[in-house]
Amino acid sequence: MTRLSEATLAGLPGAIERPGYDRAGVRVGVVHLGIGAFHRAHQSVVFDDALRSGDLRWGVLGVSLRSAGVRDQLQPQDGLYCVLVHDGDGQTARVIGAVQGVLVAPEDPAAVVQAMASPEVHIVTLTVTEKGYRLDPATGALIDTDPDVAADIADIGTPRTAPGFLVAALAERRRRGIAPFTVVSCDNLPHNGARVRAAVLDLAGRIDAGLAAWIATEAAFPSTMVDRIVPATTSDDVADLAASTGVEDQGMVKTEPFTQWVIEDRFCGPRPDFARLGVQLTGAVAPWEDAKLRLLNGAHSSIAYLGGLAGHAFVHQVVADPVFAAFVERLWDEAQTTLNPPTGLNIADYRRDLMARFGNPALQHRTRQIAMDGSQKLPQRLLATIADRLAAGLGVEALSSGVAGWIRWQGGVTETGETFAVDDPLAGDLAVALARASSPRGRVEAIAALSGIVPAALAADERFIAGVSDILALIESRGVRAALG
Ligand code: NAI
Ligand code: CS2
Repeated sequence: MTRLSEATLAGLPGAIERPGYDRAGVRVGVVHLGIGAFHRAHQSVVFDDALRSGDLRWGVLGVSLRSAGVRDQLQPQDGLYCVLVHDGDGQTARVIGAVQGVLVAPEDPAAVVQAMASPEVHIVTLTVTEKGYRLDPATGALIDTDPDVAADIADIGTPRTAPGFLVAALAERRRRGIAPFTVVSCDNLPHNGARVRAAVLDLAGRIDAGLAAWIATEAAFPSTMVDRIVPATTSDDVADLAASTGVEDQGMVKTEPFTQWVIEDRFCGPRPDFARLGVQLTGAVAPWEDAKLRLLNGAHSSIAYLGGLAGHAFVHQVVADPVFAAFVERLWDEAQTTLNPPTGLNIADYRRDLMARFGNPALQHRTRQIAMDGSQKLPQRLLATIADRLAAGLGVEALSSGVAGWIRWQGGVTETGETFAVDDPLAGDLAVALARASSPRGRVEAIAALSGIVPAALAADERFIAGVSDILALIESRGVRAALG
């Protein structure tokens, strides 16, 4: 079995698309923090398209802020990897050449800062997960009690966090007299550009007020809406690709045909011809963000908890059950009333397409993967929607079911008896809070009392507490499917 690399690229089966440009001429114009599966299936595909168009400024240097896994997957492959698109019964494969290398920040943080300070780097993109910005999910403030944030404040020369690397690199660019880069967050957070800007300015302000002022004036942090369903790659995926191509690709990613990137048109330096590459530049990202986060992601999280509790391992299995599919439609009926759909987005069509995307069995999207980090996800996916519905005097039964499912999920056991560890940065706090509760309402009140997840106004709203409590009681007594039926 040969390993994918520059040397074996030519021998790939003809059906697999290759980069189609001279990689030796590519320059690194983008540094990406958090080189995970989504970046490789989404942003790097766009930068690869830019390189294919002849604009060789847009090579990507990947950075992992935590572990060496992706570096070890891609380095032997000269940065090459396949994007495998599952479309119904068929699939297409494309080798992406945009990634020029991967650095592992903890091994050499200075090398990352130096790379980000290169005058040829004009854009820094990020997918570090919702928790990677070290922001309080409810207030959006920098969590200065976070040990890594405290360490960055004490010694920004050896950064640890995503905001820390951004501040350190911008400081180095300022010292060298180089214009800042544009910071493009590609995480599922509302106003993600404004959030990462606030984190950077807060951190910089604690270190050097002049630097903070320079960043505030000269740098750009456009918000984005990003969408492509990219399940975590499994060893079976790698084996299946190897069996069908004769080539081993440890860095491959699998995804769906659908992809969308909406970026606020706010850059402080050069950028690819995004419009030509199918990326939407706009003055108003929020309507796109709200629709995506509240319809796709709100349903995704509810499916993950409620479907996962019912024993379904995959998203497509959940929506194949008419009871759950009908529940998702009810959730969308509630959520869509809180939206201000942007021109060009037909909500009825969008909902139909979402249900089809969720139903794609080839993706094998694990409910367990979506269930992770619920404390970081629910504020924008369900809680904000509930708050808006209640403010309008409207019901929130379906939305509350998703919250009730998340609370039940903290028990670490499905209705089929499968036990699991709750994957959430606040799992410990949640478990402690729930251990003291002895009733469904007590459990809801305990979670609502935790700062950083449920906004105070919602936590004080009897309609929210009673609504979630009633559904949680039904789930606990009759099971998820009966409670939703
Ligand atoms: P992944 O697990 O493949 O990669 C996650 C990346 O985030 C890794 O590089 C990891 O080291 C880094 N990371 C995790 N916690 C961190 C922290 N505290 N500080 C710094 N870096 C941290 O996950 P994937 O699929 O790439 O998703 C990453 C993010 O992309 C998601 O959290 C979401 O915000 C966004 N996204 C994902 C989509 C998907 O379908 N996978 C689709 C749309 C957005
Ligand atoms: C998912 C998202 O894991 C999750 O939380 O809901 O990663 C989802 O796949 C993407 O937002 C789709 O664009």
